[in-house]
Amino acid sequence: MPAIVLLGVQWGDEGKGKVTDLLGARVDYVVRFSGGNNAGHTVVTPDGQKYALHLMPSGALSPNATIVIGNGVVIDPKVLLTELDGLAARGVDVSSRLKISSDAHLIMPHHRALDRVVERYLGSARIGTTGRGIGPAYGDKVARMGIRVQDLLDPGILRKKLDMALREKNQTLTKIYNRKAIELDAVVEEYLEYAQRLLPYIVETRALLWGALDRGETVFLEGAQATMLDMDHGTYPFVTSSNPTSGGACVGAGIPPTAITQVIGVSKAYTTRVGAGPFPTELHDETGERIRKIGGEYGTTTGRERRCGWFDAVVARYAVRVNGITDLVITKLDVLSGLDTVPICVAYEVDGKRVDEMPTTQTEYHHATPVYEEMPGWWEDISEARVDADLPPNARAYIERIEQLCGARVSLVGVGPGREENVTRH
Ligand code: 2SA
Ligand code: GDP
Ligand code: MG
Repeated sequence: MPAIVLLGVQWGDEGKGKVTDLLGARVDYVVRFSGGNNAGHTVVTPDGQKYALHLMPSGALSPNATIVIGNGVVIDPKVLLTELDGLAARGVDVSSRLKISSDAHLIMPHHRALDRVVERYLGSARIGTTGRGIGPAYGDKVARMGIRVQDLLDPGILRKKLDMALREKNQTLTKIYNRKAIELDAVVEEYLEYAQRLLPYIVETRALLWGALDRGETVFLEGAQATMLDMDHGTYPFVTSSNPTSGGACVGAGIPPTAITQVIGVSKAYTTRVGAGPFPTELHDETGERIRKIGGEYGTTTGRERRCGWFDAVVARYAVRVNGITDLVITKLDVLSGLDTVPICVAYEVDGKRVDEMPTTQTEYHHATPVYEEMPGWWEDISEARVDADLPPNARAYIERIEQLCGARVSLVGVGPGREENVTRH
């Protein structure tokens, strides 16, 4: 009964959508287990069509995969329905394949409003969120004040829970942040309309997935965001408000750890980060600019410029340990062609001392500077490479060094955005 987890190694946007789409053809279920429409997963199909998915699992483009939005996800119903309609308009009908957990929490208008005003309030200490209401929705979940998908099924309960929530949130919005109050009636009406359309998709997703595992079918758990954005294991407070790591996959889908047979970690051949927070290998020069341009490093959801830097093996090794990664996928190696040397960060220097693991405190991490090993570069266009032998020796050596430093095998190397643009290894 194989359950496979796929997750981000770094600070997100490693190409998880592409890899999920690639493997989606071979699996029976593709499940989102954390995050919400802060995610932006890009899929480029063989006919050159580009899709940016936010809430919809990337298995949407594999016609035989059942796609599941698990209990650990926070759902903005308007966004989900827009995505559903957008896919249908492009000939991708997921209506018979989509299942939504009745226990998933809803993003409400007050969550979106609070996300934005709190960011403004934080000023230079802001997180750089996507402004989609993710943090406030998870905050209410943890505070046991959340509104769930199943509440859409009972107008009385929906109204009662929202009334309770708005009494408190409207105080905060009007008194502290000087914003307009949110009207109960209007929101109830709006969400009951969404309920009409979402009704056919709402199920107990755990039982669905257990049944699949019992029948020996393959369940693929698609991570959003990444290890260093994990609320517990990432660069807190510059993180997202969920657990995008492999432990979070079990919680957010209701699947036991013993069902998981493979954990695939996706990493770029360099590093990007969008939003605020420490990033030791960040480049503030024209090389960073060049990577952003060639790699197209702009947010899939917000369009924000992504910060770019070198590959950080301390981060990758940490992610291998935290998640139990069995296979690494290194994407975007093609973007690094044309450089004389390609540095890899193998350790940090913190206050004059070398450290080989993530430092103990946030302050230390803010002070960490990279210790680099210089790898010789390559100039060839590698986008046509499909097996290891097609890669220039220096590109191969770069991947092999990453493998050694991280302690996990690299099974696949991305050499372009298309589904087939990969080097298969091992
Ligand atoms: P939030 O909105 O509360 O989850 O923001 C908290 C931090 O998490 C980061 N975050 C992301 N980082 C990379 N990619 C994400 N998805 C989009 C993409 C981002 C975009 O695919 O490009 O379009 O801007 C994502 N979602 C959340 C966020 O930047 C904050 O640092
Ligand atoms: P995700 O959030 O991890 O799914 O990643 P995003 O979709 O936000 O960002 C990854 C970007 O890189 C997308 O534009 C992909 O089409 C693109 N991409 C993925 N793999 C490769 C690759 O191997 N080479 C190149 N050049 N682009 C890639
Ligand atoms: Mg993304």
